[in-house]
Amino acid sequence: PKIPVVLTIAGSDSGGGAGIQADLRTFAFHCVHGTSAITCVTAQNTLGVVGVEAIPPEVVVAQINAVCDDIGVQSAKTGMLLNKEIIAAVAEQVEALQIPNLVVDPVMVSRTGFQLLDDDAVKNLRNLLIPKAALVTPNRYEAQILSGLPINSLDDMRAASQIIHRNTGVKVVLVKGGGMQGSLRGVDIWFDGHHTETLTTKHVDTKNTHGTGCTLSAAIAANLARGSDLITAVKQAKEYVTNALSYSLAIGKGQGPVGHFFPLLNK
Ligand code: PXL
Repeated sequence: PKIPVVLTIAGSDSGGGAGIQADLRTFAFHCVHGTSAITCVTAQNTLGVVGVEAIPPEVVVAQINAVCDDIGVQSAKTGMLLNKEIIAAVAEQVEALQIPNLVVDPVMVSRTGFQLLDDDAVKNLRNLLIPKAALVTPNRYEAQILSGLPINSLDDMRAASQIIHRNTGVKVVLVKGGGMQGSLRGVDIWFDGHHTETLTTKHVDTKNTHGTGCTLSAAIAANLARGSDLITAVKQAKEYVTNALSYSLAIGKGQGPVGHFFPLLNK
């Protein structure tokens, strides 16, 4: 059968919870063929990242070209890009190869507030890559950095989404409320330049949330490759993440990963 193909451009998580590993499991669940360009290798477990090594930008580019020259992709997502050189190289290939339906998860700050990108890398993300995306999916911390606005409420999230839209020219901004407290948990703000939508799902009470951001952007890219329009792709992906959270895996001593293969689990 003809099967949609998706590309993830992201880092490896040795603990298997986030990054490339989460993306490929998410793609498989959505019955799309997953391909990958690895940007960095993290040594990591449920307690955190203990080491990270960048892949040379030309090797990242070679992976993207090898996939696109032969197989071709219907959509792509980016995750952890690590440094300014890799971001610039990825942006250039997206343009040169006219990669469609690009979802940029602007991984800069972990859910716990840990900074993963330096200022020059953030600048390249904002000026070179996000403008080429159909959708950018910042969490509250990343939305603060991209908009320059402190975010403490839904109204702040709405204002930030508008600033990011105007400053980058990206088609749609989705500000994720995952790291927010109280009633704002799990509430996301969508802004497409005309309409704002407030997207909600039920809150799942678990500490095992590792990989939620990666999983969301991967599921959106998979849905786009299958032909969903953008808002439908986002709503379906949110539902998938909520299900995966309710079957999250209690492994390791820290934050376990979400359960990507929940239909196969007997709870
Ligand atoms: O969730 C952000 C993220 C993305 N990709 C990789 C990661 C992390 C967070 O630790 O390790 C590879």
